Amino acid sequence: MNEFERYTVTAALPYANGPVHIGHLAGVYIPADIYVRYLRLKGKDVIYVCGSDEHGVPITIKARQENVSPQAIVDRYHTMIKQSFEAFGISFDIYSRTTSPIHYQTASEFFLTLYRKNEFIEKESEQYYDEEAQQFLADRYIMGTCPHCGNERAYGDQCEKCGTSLNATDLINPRSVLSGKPPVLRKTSHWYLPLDKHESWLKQWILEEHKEWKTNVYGQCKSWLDLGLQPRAVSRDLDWGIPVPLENAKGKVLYVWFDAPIGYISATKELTPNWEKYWKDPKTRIIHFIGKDNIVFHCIVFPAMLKAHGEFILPDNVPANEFLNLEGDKISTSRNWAVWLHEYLNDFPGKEDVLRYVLTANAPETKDNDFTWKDFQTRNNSELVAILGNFVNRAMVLTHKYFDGIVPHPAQVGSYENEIKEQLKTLRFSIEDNIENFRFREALKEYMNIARLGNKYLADTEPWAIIKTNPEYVKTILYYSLQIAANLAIMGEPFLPFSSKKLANMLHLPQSNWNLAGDINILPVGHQLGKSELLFEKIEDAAIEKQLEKLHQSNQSNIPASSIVEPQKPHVSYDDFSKMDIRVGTIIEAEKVAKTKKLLKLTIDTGIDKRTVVSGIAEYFEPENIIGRQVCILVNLEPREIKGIVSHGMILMAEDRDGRLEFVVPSAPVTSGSQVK
Ligand code: B3M
Ligand code: ZN
Repeated sequence: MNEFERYTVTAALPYANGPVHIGHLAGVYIPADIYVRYLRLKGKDVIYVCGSDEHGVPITIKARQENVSPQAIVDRYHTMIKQSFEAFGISFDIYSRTTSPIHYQTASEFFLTLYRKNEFIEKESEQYYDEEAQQFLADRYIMGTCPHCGNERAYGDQCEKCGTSLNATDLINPRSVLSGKPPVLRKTSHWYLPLDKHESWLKQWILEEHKEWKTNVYGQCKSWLDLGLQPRAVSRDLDWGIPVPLENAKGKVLYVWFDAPIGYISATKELTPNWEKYWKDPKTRIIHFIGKDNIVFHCIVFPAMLKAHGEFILPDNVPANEFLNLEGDKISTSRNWAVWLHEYLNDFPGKEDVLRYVLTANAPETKDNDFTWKDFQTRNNSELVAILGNFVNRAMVLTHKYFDGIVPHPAQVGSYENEIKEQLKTLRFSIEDNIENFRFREALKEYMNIARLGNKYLADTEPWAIIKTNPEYVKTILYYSLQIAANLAIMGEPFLPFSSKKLANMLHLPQSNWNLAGDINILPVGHQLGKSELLFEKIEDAAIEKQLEKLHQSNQSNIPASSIVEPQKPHVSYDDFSKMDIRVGTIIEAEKVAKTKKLLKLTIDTGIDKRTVVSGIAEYFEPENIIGRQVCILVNLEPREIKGIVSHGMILMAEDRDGRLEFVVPSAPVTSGSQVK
């Protein structure tokens, strides 16, 4: 990494349509912060830029829900998000916003440069339009069924269930989010970035020249590139956004994913008049920290924009993370299934580092990961308190007790001490290597191994047991222990900035500097230590239970009353139950029942016979998608005539809180006719 003269580190701009939660912190802002703090300690020229993403449909939808202006929404959440980041020690050099004048100017100029260079194609197409709301339905204004995975709540730009990026016209059964009605198609004209023209250099650049990118990132890029790139519209028919800076472009704004990444550049401009070297000098290393849902925009679309512009360098790495789940379930704003940072700060004041620690130790670096409150407590009590805090405390307290808090002279250095010296160096290099390669979990583990080393040293040598008989060796032990503590203060700064500072103060350690990391002579003999304080404190069960209760409660309170779990029905006897004959069958034919919205006529192979069943699932399943599926069917339900068709049984469905239906099926295929008991 030494070939670079400076670093531009960006973290994804959060949408200012809500507060930030632990998933944001774990996926993007903490890893980027560790990286940046480390580089600063090494004396590198580095800038860490971020800001609020204040355009796009997520913002206007929120504004509609609350009946306030989009500006009011972004003002509120920009402030809130900024404060949360600051409180957690996320050390941005600038936290800007995409409604700032400098960004409007930068993004407009960027568009114009590409326009003048003929890098766009202008194209008329048919897009969905809501006649009732009199509005085009861009991106999230339209919902429907994902053609890839069948999720009925896919958006016009993306299916959040399977992660596929979509065009609104790909959706099955599209409906307007504004009126709930099916939309009509209308002609409209937009500017497109012809990604297909960029495909060959992108292939060479990513697939050949950046084989070192994380496998999740490389893999996603490869599948995009293998599928072949299509032109992508960079404008929208919306009234919230940066106006397309052309004559005859009334009512058109820049697509949020066109302006947002330019926000990194505008923020840098706002930070320093010397901004150009951070974006144009090939000796600069640009790193984008993002979540996995942003990979295509940062690895393919934005680089194509930068290349088309012509003056900019490309990112050198995009270490995207996977997602963090919470207590076994996807984090969800709408269900209020989240740990919000502003709430954590209220509930656990002074414990910012604890969350930083747990989120790093558990970071979703290579796969989705789970945050649980129990694990949070265990990591605090058995790692931060019992390993790190305990070691530092013992080294400090013993030095105060035996030597008035003065670093003693190490007269008796033996093989154990030499080994410690070697191990410290090895750990330093391992931490460096891990951070430089974006393996922050591993880096943190190695950091904790420094404290483990110290604990083991004290446990093996037992200075408290030999203070009377061998005070000279105790001096050595404490000298070495204090040097380990000093190393913990220095190398802990990227991970645990608050505790590390506290520790440095306790040790009266002047400014941290990574050059000292791994050194065994940081604190000189005769150096006076400060007062000893506890670095971490135990978290009791009650605090954890309170969080779990809060999580489950707020989750419930957010669901409309009508969809809370149905209460249990009165008891039935086993006899009653055994009267029902439920079999596993296979759908062999399916068609819509004419003039109805909800009904499908199914032919089921029940193993007993092939029979007709009418089922009210047409709003959820397309006939052609369910042929061949196994289902459970109540075969001895009295035949019933429905819309002129006799139905011989009933398909078992599970209905969730949102009224969504799914088939009840055996966990693996079984032969038709198998009984369900
Ligand atoms: N605001 C999407 C997101 O928050 C988007 C990132 C922009 S980065 C230029 O996931
Ligand atoms: Zn999908």
